[in-house]
Amino acid sequence: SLGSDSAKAERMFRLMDGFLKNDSISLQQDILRHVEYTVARSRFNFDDFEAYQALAHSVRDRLIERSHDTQLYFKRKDPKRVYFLSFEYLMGRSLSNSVINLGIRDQYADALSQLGFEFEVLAEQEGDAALGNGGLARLSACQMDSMATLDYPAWGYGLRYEYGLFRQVILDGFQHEQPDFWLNFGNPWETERVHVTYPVKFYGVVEEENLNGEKCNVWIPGEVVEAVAYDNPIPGYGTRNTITLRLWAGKPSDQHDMEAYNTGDYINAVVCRQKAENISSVLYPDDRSFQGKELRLKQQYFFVSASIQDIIRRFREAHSNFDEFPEKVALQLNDTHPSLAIAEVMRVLVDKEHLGWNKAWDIACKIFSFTIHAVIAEGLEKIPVDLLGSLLPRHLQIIYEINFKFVEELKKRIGLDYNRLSRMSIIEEGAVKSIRMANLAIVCSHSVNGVSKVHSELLKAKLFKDFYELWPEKFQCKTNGVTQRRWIVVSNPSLCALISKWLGTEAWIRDVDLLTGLRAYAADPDLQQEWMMVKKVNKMRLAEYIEAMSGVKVSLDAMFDVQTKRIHEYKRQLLNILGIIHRYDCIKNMEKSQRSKVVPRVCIIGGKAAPGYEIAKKIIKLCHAVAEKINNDTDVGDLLKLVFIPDYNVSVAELVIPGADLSQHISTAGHEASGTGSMKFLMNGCLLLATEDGSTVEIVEEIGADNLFLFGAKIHEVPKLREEGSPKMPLQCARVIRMVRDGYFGFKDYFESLCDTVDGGKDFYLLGSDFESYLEAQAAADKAFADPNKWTQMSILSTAGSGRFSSDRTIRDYAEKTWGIEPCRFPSDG
Ligand code: OX2
Repeated sequence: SLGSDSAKAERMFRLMDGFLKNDSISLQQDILRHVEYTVARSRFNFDDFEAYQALAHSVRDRLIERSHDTQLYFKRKDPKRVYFLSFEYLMGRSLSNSVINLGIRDQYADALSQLGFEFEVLAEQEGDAALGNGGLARLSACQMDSMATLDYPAWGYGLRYEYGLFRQVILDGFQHEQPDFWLNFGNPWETERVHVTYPVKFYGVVEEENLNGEKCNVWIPGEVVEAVAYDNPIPGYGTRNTITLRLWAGKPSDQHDMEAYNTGDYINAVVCRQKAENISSVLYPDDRSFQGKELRLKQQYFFVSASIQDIIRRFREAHSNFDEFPEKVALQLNDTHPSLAIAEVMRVLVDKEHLGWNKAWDIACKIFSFTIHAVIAEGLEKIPVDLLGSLLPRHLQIIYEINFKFVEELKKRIGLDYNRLSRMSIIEEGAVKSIRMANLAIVCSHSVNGVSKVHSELLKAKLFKDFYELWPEKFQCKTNGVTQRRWIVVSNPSLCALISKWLGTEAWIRDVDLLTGLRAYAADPDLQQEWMMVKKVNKMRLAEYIEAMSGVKVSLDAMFDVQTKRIHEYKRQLLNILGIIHRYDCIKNMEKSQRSKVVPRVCIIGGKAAPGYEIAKKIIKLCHAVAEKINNDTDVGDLLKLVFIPDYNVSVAELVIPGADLSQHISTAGHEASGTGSMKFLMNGCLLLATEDGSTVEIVEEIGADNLFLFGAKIHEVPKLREEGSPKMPLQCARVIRMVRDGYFGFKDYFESLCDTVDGGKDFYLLGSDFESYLEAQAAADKAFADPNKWTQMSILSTAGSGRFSSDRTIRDYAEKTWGIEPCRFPSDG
């Protein structure tokens, strides 16, 4: 106990120095102790991987200490907490990020070198935690870092998939998926909390019972699975605060299918028990389509139920009256995936706590906020009613009840406009009757957020127009951001040092707005020189990686032009490849004497295609086929190279982004909700070639249209262009498509359907109509690159303008405007 005298307790917190010391000798001793007793190798004989494991465990000790202190402090202060519910997190590696945020990177590097190891070499031993697909999942990871750094009393909740996102292997230019069994060699960062477990129920029936003269619903489940907590510490930078990402794993429950044991089929019963573990076994690798699969729905409820039980347990430790719940709890829904939480909270408050429907609903409406990442209606999640009814019968009743009351209320507001009523209903009638999860989330949440200005406007004008007209105050914008700790400090140490040197402070790492201070020196030849050197070093690293991966040697004098992100038709990697073919064709047809004027390029493409997404897989194959041709053409040499980087993930991104000169964010306008890759490139002084879509529009506001290369149709022009169709196909585009169709790159038949998407009469993503302006933007980039000083100035201005795109800004905005929470900082200096 900390005693009742709060001043005394405060003093105790200050005095309570960590047990673990961070001087070089202590660190060495800790590492060796973990070699001997945790990894169980002789401290006189261990390899790099074992050294990494021991190192990770010694860092983990420090994280645990801080996370205990933080939780104890939160408990004592009892602030309002935010619970961030996300189905996906792309954390990547933890080692470098942790020691940097703990402020002991140099001490560790020193300790290791005394032991004969190099920090960077050991850091390379770590695999990625890839519990997510793409932008949405990495955003969650960046936001956790910001919540910790800004001292917010926050928890992250998610699922501990045993198989993260598949590993992409390229064979003969085709993508193959291999399982990512990332836990094979253990995960030193997590702590299994064997005592933090909750039963999660499925199936069964609902019966009405009489409780003290009141009717109440009792759900009698048919299956019970146990959820076990695995805690992952998230250290803040420049603070002692270390928050927790709690991930749930499925374990068989003692209550699981007792019937089977009673019938004497022991072996079968044991085998069935193992099914429980399947719930959290695999991440669905599709980032934008829903399939209405039972396992997926089970995952969603499993995650939601365990999290809500945990949140309520914590609330109850300090409070007995649910009236206080909204003062202490904010629940953030990261997209619709966790929105069953609404029905679950209602079930608990109504069926278990017996609060009565109206009171329960009032509470639910105060605690939930919702962020949507989708742009088009087809991308929204719908759960078949039959499926939900069989898996979660009580929740289906509750959702019906929510909908009934909502529609009744709506009728009073808008009258009997049946079209509108049916559009807004949570239940979709139709061939497959289903639940519109987004509608459920909007109806209950007090705040509905888009992820960029344009996206938020699109939500109001199109996707959720009806809801916007009903509740304009709910609709808000929280433009995404990324963390400069991961994307500059960890991944680009030389740039980090350079920025600190010129700004005369490291304060920008916590206070990112200070980056604008670089603007004053953008034209300074000394800074420009140093800036170029940093870029060169990063390009060298990347070039070595490319050679090791693909055998292709690339020239450091060439412009490194990168497009790395999930493969999607709307992201238009195909436009990029067609542009490359055009460039190749031009070089081939040029007089030899003219070739010296060509600005050399290394085109780099990387990203995964969802396993069932045929067209995306063809784009990957086309990239390889074109690369094969170009890279082996001696006419072209260093003027043009094309490489595909396989298995793009967070750690590969950390290598690629700092080494890029130019990066492409070329989605068809109106299709990218935000885009966050662009922000990482921007921070690293990479120039953007982009369409006016998603957050690019705000990037332009910040750095000016003349500091990047914009092209293409604008959002409002897209519908008209689509109507006009392919007559707009320019000759140059038709020519490169013809080359592909004619088998210039082989695989003629295989590429046919891919070519059809462009010149087959529809060209839905407008590659044809944007082609000319794309080439113009590319030409402008070439021209700028030919003037290194100008280019470098633009590069400095890009970094200088990137502060607005820090997740620190996003999170502060959420905390102040949506969650109503305040920092709760452990009283120490970091
Ligand atoms: C992605 C969006 O496509 C991307 O534009 C955005 O930057 C990111 O989320 C983070 O907000 N699943 N992933 C996304 O949307 C959905 C749906």
